[in-house]
Amino acid sequence: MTKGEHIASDVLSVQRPPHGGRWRVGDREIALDRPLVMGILNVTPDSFSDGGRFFDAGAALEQARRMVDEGADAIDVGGESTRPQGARPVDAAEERRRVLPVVRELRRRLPGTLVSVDTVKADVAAAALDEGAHVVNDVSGFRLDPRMGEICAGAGAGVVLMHSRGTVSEMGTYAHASYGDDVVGEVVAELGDRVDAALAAGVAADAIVVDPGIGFGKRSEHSLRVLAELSRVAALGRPVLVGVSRKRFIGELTGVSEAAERVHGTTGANVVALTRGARLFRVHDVRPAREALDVAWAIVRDGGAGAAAREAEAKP
Ligand code: HH2
Repeated sequence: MTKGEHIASDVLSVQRPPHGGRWRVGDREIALDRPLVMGILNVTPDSFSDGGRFFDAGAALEQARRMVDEGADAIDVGGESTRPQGARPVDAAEERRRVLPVVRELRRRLPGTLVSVDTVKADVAAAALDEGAHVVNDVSGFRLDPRMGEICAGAGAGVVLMHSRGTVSEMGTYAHASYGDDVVGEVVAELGDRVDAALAAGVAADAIVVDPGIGFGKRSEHSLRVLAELSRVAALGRPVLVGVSRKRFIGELTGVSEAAERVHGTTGANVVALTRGARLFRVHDVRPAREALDVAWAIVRDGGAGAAAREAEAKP
């Protein structure tokens, strides 16, 4: 395969994904015919880049509205940090107390917005789904709470299964960041197991989105390999979400130590991920992500149309 053909086939796989460009969330079908931007809302005192800023429910709702105005399709509400330095696990009661009022108010005030809850606990997921959340984003991919699958299946929730290793306190560290020659192969195999576990619990295949877990149990070199070969994650046949926003590998590459200042590096990583098949993007800074991904998508889409036309012409 020549370099030109390789690029064309990458573009074509972006154009014609095996999941048909749709994500089932309850009784809705979310069209992934353009990049979906998920704004991060950390209702925590200790998240790595915005801890404490939106701990108060009023400030959280204001931030959510700002992100929707800037083009967010979904808001991901989290009440427990996985930060690399000293994530403090919280119990389910405290996490519910942080997250539920925000989910409730988001559903009331922003009825057109998809609401996701970022939790590894089935109790918290169940309560958030009762309040009207549409999606459960589990950074353990249903590893840490065996009841997660049945709760999500029962509610017909959309599900994000992220790759990670170890406990909540360990997963943001390098405690389990040891891989053989093929880090991407290991991540894909472990993520595939999580998809199988969700299916076995009764979650519908078309409700599942997969996420390779950038920076989770991965040193910078591992995250870069995973992003470079993201099409192998997409080959699992489910839409791919990436969460690169402000992460440590961007700080290491750019020398920008302040996490909130890593927006340009984040944009670079998101755009490359789009060309490798990612369709959903979890970000702190919505406006730059929305604009960059929309422009990049227009180029990829038109490039894909050209490549498809050439392919059709080349066939006898
Ligand atoms: N990253 C974080 C948290 N949740 N969920 C998914 N699906 N993918 C991710 O990459 C991901 C995630 C960590 O980022 P953040 O929420 O900003 O920090 P903290 O865990 O400190 O709250």
